[in-house]
Amino acid sequence: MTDGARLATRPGVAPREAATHCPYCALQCGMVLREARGRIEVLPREFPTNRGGLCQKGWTAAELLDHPERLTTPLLRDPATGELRPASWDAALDRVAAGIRTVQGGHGRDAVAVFGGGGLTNEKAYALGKFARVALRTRHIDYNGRWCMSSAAAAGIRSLGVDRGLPFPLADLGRAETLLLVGANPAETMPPLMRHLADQRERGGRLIVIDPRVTATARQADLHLQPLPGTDLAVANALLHIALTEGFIDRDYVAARTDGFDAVRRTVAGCWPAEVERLSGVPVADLEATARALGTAGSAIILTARGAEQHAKGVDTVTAFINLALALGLPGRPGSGYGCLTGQGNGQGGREHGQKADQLPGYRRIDDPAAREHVARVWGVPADDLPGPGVPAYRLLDSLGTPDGPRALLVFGSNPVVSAPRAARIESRLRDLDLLVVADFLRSETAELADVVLPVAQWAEEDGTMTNLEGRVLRRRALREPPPGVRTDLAVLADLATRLAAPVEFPTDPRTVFAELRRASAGGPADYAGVTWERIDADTGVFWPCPDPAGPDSPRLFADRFPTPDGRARFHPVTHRPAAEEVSVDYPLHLTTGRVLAQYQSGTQTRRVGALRRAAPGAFVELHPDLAARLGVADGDEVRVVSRRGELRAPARVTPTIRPDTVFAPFHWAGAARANSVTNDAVDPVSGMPEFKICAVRVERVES
Ligand SMILES: Nc1nc2c(c(=O)[nH]1)N[C@H]1C(S)=C(S)[C@@H](COP(=O)(O)OP(=O)(O)OC[C@H]3O[C@@H](n4cnc5c(=O)[nH]c(N)nc54)[C@H](O)[C@@H]3O)O[C@H]1N2
Ligand SMILES: Nc1nc2c(c(=O)[nH]1)N[C@H]1C(S)=C(S)[C@@H](COP(=O)(O)OP(=O)(O)OC[C@H]3O[C@@H](n4cnc5c(=O)[nH]c(N)nc54)[C@H](O)[C@@H]3O)O[C@H]1N2
Ligand code: SF4
Ligand SMILES: [Mo]
Repeated sequence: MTDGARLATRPGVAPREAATHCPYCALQCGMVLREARGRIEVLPREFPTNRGGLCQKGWTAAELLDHPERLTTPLLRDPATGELRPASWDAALDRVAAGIRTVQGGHGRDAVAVFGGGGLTNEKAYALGKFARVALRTRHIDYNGRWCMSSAAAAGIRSLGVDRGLPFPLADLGRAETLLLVGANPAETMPPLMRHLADQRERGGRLIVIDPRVTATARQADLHLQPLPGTDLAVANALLHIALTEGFIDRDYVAARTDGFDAVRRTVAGCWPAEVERLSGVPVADLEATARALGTAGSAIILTARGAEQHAKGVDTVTAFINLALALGLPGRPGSGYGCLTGQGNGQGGREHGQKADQLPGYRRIDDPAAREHVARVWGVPADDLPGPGVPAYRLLDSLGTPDGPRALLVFGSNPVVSAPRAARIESRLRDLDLLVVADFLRSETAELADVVLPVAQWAEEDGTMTNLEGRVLRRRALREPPPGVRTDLAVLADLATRLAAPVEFPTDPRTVFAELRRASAGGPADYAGVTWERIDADTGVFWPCPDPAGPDSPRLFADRFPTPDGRARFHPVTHRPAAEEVSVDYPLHLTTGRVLAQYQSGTQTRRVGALRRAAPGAFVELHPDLAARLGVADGDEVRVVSRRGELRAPARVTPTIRPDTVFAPFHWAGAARANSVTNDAVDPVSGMPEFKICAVRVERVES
């Protein structure tokens, strides 16, 4: 028996312990929570992803459970004063149900929308998708994973037939002779992952990082390519160009396992490294060294993350790296492959079970008649009653309150006032709604705008499953009951479904929900039919697809075939194009955005933890010393970063680690320091991913 089962909750016994996982990112580090004399201690737990390590966010995660700002009663906006005021659950839920009925009665079912999150457990993500389609019967549901994984997901499906972040266990990184990280900064975003990179180095492996900044990750690399943001696609094509001219193509693999190479070969033949050097700033010698390190290695892994993906050409950029990986024969070869580093705790599972506008559980398509039949049968409703596909997150949020858009929105697990691109515009859309409902355990900036706030349980107060960045399904185990006055997301959905006279029941017990999810996913691309809580407990999780409880799971994909109709992977020719917004005389600099170690996402949670606030107290703008000198800005001076959409204000951090033509700001803060006041809302035409990683700005010193 493993730790997991042995330490499962023992209510009533002191001290209480639960073997669980961190509430934050997709690494889902193993941890033990121990409660004694009213204090909760976090202890790291050996697990294959974190191998006993935790980052500062994990260490301090339990602090929010008893936080003074925790919500323990529903809040209703008082029409007289405009303030949010404590209310009973009955009053709050009645208000939500009445609001939904009024809006749908006046404007149709699609006038109510749902916005979910990649932090929700599989059970909650599944219940939320079902709630939208069955209780609200709206086509409008999407989620914050659209901001996160959608470009890699779309490219993976198009080229490899499936979207599973890593198609191999994380530990494979340690065995790759060459590892290429493109737009990923795991030293800050998944610190314990660096243990696998240390392994790789000890075995003599080479690490190459592509990032416009000299990040903590780049500092550990053998080679760092520092391109202009938004030029990764060109860089990938140049790498393939060099691989072709230097004879690194795995011709047998390409012939046996793929289609479409010729068109890609013709396209990259014109991607001259010298031209790509002019475009990206990456020296030809570095492009050659990278191509050689990949092409001559016995095993090689290419990983992308948000730096490469959060662009209006994110899907094509990921496709260019998949083309490269396929041409070198990597996917399916031991210790080799292409993967994407999923971000949110359940970023992977969150997109498999029906929160995405076009998807039903099991990663089925909502426009596929057979999928509709199957899922409708499990749900106990006629397939014809299921709505069709909705629209991607940005389009959805940007349509709120407009004549053609939804007039009511229910938010579960996201804070778009801080995290959406061009956030001031989205904020005003939210203000235009007839009804905004936010389920959260803290008063996020989005909750502050709500008509109704519903206080929900936190991670340590409910059971469930999460699917981590490897496609490994894990158990989140409750340490204790939610505090009085707080309900779980599942209970809230069930209460609302009852009030809305939904045609079927919404179970509130996560284990029951998971059993239903298994049936709904059976036969789909993300098949969980063979995953049981017992099986997860008995080992270190279960990798999907796993169709049979008695059969094997799937830690590694693509060994013999790709999950495409004919079993072959597909090359797609892709060409570089400029960013959606180019620099100009008025906006001469590039802004890129990202993360710092001690803050998480929109900061609702981590800005409230003392140690994290001390470690990362506020936003900043990274400027190269040459640029700072030109602008007359000294380190610590307050600067304004202005784009065509708005501005952010924060102190300058003058550092040689960034390109002189680019500035960087983290997006974790609200108010004047909100990076998304500035970002561009251009989206990728295939995935709907916004261009968070590049827009044109000017920087000015704020005179004090
Ligand atoms: N501390 C912390 N950890 C987190 C999170 C968090 O908020 N805080 N969030 C989690 C989530 S949801 C996610 S999605 C992951 C994200 O994990 P990462 O993708 O590692 O994080 P980012 O900082 O968004 O972007 C990574 C790097 O991309 C670089 N970059 C910017 N523009 C470009 C470009 O055009 N090309 C290239 N090649 N690189 C570029 C940035 O300089 C940055 O260093 O982190 C997860 N872990
Ligand atoms: N400029 C810029 N913007 C970005 C990015 C970037 O790199 N640059 N990255 C984007 C990416 S990758 C992501 S993932 C998004 C994330 O941005 P958001 O979607 O805003 O994510 P979070 O801040 O994690 O918001 C989660 C909210 O839900 C609450 N919550 C947590 N767990 C639960 C739960 O189980 N139930 C309920 N009901 N609530 C819960 C939290 O308290 C918090 O308020 O930001 C995107 N925005
Ligand atoms: S790396 Fe991610 S999962 Fe691990 S402790 Fe930090 S935030 Fe939590
Ligand atoms: Mo993310």
